[in-house]
Amino acid sequence: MTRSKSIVGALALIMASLLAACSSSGGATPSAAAPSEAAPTAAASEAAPSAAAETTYADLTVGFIQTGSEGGWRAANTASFKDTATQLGINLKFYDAQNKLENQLSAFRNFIADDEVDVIILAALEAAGWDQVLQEAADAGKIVVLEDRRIDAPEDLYATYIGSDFTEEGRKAAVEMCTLLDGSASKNVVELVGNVGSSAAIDRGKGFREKMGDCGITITKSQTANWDATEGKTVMQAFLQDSKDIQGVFAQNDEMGLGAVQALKEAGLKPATDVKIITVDATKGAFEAMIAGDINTVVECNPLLAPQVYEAALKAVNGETLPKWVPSLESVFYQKDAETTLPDRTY
Ligand code: GYE
Repeated sequence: MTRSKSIVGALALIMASLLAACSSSGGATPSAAAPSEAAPTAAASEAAPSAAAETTYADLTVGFIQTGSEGGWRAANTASFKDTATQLGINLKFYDAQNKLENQLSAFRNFIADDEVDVIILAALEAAGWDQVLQEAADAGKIVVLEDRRIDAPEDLYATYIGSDFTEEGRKAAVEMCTLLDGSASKNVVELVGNVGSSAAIDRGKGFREKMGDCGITITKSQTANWDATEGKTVMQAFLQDSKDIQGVFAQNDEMGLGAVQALKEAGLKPATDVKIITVDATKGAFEAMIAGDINTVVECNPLLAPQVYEAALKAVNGETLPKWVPSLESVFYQKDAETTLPDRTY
């Protein structure tokens, strides 16, 4: 429980009695003590404490459950939470689940049992499997805020979700691939997918498939490479061994796309020319690859979510009702803008 609540409570009580004293004595601020016009009732003295007990960032203890440390986007997301907690004076208990769902579930239960923790913030590895522990958190009066990835659980089991519209990112990627493949006789695209079961992977794939029909794109191969550059290279090599009749690569994140670039070069193909490449995230590595002419287009996914998430956590602790989803604002970047844009990128 927040450290200074007992102090604040005590202070409020003193204030209440002072107020009562004031009013009864016709003190300076009767209006302030309007309710105390009448003899101070139990309710009045009780009311006073809650108003004064507004929780501040310095009172807040957060239990943060991260997916792991897979790549540039995740590193930026983690830094956003650690740095912003320091700036705001939030007591942050950070847990890196090393990309294991069972680690996330046990950390979640540990934070439920931790009296100091006011809010649990979760970046869920997978969309399914959270109903039970969320119900346990609700029963324990713990507030839960989701960041980065949505989950398939009843909305009343969490305060709010702050993260990207992954389906829209997938749609954007398909629209851009149509532009890149305009005039191409065949439009065979292979997909490098994020970790199986994650909302980012599920929704980006869904969004791409929603729009690919607009220009007759066919996904000929689709396989997870777990957001990883090395796995992205290996999976792309396997795709190329099977068939070189590939006109585009939809990589669900920058790292897997950079792996595909290596595989294409080693297969004697020119990435972004012989085979068009679109990635998602927009980390510095993707901009450098666009400047080098190895990637065509990048769909942005914003990792710098901490200020919004902590603000929502504080509002929830102070009893405010929040919208169930706060989508991030994101852009699309092209080779032609990469050189001028890169200096302004912070991740
Ligand atoms: O695209 C990828 C990371 O959940 C949006 O996870 C995030 C994704 C991001 O590993 O790079």
